[in-house]
Amino acid sequence: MSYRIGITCYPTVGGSGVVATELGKALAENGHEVHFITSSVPYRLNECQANIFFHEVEVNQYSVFRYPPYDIALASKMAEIAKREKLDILHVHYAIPHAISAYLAKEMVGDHLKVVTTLHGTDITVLGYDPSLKDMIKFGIEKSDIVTAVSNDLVQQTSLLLQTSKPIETVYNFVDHRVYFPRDATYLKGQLNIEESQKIIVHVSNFRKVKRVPDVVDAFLKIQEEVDSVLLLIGDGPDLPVVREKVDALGISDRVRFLGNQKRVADLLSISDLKLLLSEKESFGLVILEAMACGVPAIGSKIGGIPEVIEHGKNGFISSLGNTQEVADFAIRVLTDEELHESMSTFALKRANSDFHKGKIVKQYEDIYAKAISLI
Ligand code: GMT
Repeated sequence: MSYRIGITCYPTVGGSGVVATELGKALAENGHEVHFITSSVPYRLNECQANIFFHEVEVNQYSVFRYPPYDIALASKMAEIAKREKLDILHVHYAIPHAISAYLAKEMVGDHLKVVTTLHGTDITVLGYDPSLKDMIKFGIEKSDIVTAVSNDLVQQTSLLLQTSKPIETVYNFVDHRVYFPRDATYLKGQLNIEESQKIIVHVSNFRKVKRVPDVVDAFLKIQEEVDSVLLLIGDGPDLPVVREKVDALGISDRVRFLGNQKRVADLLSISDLKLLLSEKESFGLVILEAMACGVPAIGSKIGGIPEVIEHGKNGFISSLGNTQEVADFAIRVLTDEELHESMSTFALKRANSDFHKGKIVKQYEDIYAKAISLI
């Protein structure tokens, strides 16, 4: 059975947009017709592919508007595309404003159009605390035909915070194993001025406060005192200047490489020995999964969905939030015990290729679409 699916997400760099785009690409490969309805071409939608269409949401800049009405323009575009292309499903990623716009579109088109909303994290764990949005997020969830979230923890947090009894299904993040796999990229060590014998620790994020990148630097300070190592910082965002200052102040600039946003992340992961993600909010941690798929063990904080991705002692370690000494102790252990590192790397790969395999997760979404369509 193939469907006509409209997908809406934030098209810029960010986990929810990445997952939505990769899902759309995979669905198109499976023979479904996929229509991206977004404010610009999604970041990962970089090549022409059969069954994929893009519809840009344009917002009128009329001078009376103090705030351009994006949510309304999106709803209107969703309804237009749904009618013209005879869509079966609108699958929106990130509750606000997408679930509300989809609800409006459904009201305009009719009940045969089904709405699937996927919650990604901060749409609940940050925006769900905002009194001006909380009730609207709850409304969007309750008016969706089916709601999914990217971890069991996010399902629980949503029910607790919004006091909603709407059933929410967990559908984990996935990676494309044709992109994320271990490969020989040792040439990069020369380019990055890293010696063959040095261990490489990597952090990838959007450098927002919730990622606690200064904790990564604090942990690395302790690690490099014991293990000859280098820290790769990949990504860009508001905390980057603070992190640069901290690295300089600690006198470890020669051991830290600031790489900014990168396209060749899988190559950089493949030369890495350990990944750190010490966030204070993280519904899943797609970047951990990307590392796992390249055979890299990870240390993550004991928050959100991270413990559903890192099995403590198997493909990495879980550490209490903010305890950088504990992070450093775990890191030193895995970086100095070759056997342990090898077994964690093997388990990481195995888990990425089973529990979070693209084929498995895409099938879960296809089953959800079938269920949504069968709802009266
Ligand atoms: O992590 C971010 O800041 C980006 C954010 C987003 O909304 O794009 O990522 C969220 O969705 C990802 C995909 O489902 C998850 O893997 C991330 O854990 C989640 N981020 C947070 O919960 C902070």
